[in-house]
Amino acid sequence: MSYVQSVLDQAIKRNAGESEFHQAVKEVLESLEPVFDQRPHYKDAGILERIVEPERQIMFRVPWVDDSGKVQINRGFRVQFNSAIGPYKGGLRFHPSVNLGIIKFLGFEQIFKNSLTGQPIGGGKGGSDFDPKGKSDNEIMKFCQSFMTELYRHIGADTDVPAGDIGVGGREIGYMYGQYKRIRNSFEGILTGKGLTYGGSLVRTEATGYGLVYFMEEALKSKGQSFNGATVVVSGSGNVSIYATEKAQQLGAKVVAVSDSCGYIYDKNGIDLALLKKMKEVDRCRIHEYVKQHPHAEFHDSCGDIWNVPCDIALPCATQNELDEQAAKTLVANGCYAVGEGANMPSTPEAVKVFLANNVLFGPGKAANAGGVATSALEMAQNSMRYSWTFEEVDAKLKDIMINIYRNSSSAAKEFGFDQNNLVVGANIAGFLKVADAMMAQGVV
Ligand code: NDP
Ligand code: 2IT
Repeated sequence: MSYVQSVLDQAIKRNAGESEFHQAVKEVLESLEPVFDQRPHYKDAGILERIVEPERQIMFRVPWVDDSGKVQINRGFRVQFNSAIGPYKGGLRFHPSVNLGIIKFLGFEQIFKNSLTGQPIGGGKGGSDFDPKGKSDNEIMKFCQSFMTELYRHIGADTDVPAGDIGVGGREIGYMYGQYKRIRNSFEGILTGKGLTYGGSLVRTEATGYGLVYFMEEALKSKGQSFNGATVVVSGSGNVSIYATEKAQQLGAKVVAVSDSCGYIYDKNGIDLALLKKMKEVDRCRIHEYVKQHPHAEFHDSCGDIWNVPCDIALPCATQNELDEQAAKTLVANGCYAVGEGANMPSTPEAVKVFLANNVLFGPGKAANAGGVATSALEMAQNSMRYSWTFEEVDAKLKDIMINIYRNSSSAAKEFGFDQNNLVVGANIAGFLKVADAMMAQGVV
């Protein structure tokens, strides 16, 4: 059995039942086989055994009182995975499906993603099984305050800097920031995705979606293709989907379908983005409301069937394992030639195999969606300088970062003997090398 396989087996045994974490670790470790052949000193230093074990895992009770006066208890998490190249950095997810295994998969992915950005940020992730759906604004605030009343002692501008993820956007970041400031009596850059009036960065809201499209546009260029004139399907209708849709439209694509967990909308004329933003950012309503304004559009009540809509480019931007082998085969059969992951691990391993086997240009999440965290790091830089860049300045930096991630991933694949279009192994290897070298330099810690 290979060294890599034995570390993988051990990690699976040691973290029983955490299927998403196993999936994420397996995908990265399998890509690294040729690295260990060429660089055996990493093995001697136990880099792989250390990298799969979080530096620290924090779980805590989050008590709060709902609008009817009833006491509610949720579970909070923060996994501080790896700080070899910078303070822990990664989002907070509020969703009823959240458990330790999901936070660990996300935190593990974040190590390599953050490394790929070229910025000094380590990997971490957190969240809660709190379900924001149907909660009043007051309940959201109460929950966020209680969550931060424990989290504050574990984070810091040079220690760990959380941000948003599913269920956590500008509103939640604001409530958590206010509570941190109140407890610590200190105005510091301890969260990113902050509002523009209190230390946020321009472009952070748009960054993940824009970055995804910048990454894919650069990748498409290598094949003589582009978003211009392409038909695009984007799953989800949250932060990442909305701004991926916006940038794809700006580049001349027609986005014909978006979704939420209740179903998907097909609009043959192209999605009305202003309406989508109002529905999801202001009214916080369900996607089926779209057809009230646009009766020609169709609502289908199964979100997974969005991949049946024929398209040139698919951008899964909702959640993990939302695109399986069958969906991948359908996309390929319908002529889809590029898939860019805005979400974290949205394609199952079987789906990824289908894409690679059929020459579909595939941008894996840890590379393609790194624009969000990259812009978070730009927010940290601006906070440290007590200065802010213009929209155009941040956007230009984001675009450069995404182009570099594409190029570095593609050349790492080539350097280690894979096809230069295999961005899965390329991103894993390129992300890993910097972290491994930093760990080597810092001794056994
Ligand atoms: P949002 O909460 O803004 O939106 C999430 C969207 O995905 C919603 O439309 C939601 O539908 C849908 N969704 C969530 N869970 C499920 C599910 N189990 N089944 C079907 N649909 C689901 O989150 P984001 O847009 O921020 O995040 C989307 C993805 O992008 C996640 O994988 C996240 O980890 C990843 N990501 C986010 C970054 C960021 O900066 N925000 C950065 C990099 C990656 P509904 O409203 O019905 O739940
Ligand atoms: O998955 C991710 O990269 C994020 N949710 C963004 C993390 C961040 O710190 O901006």
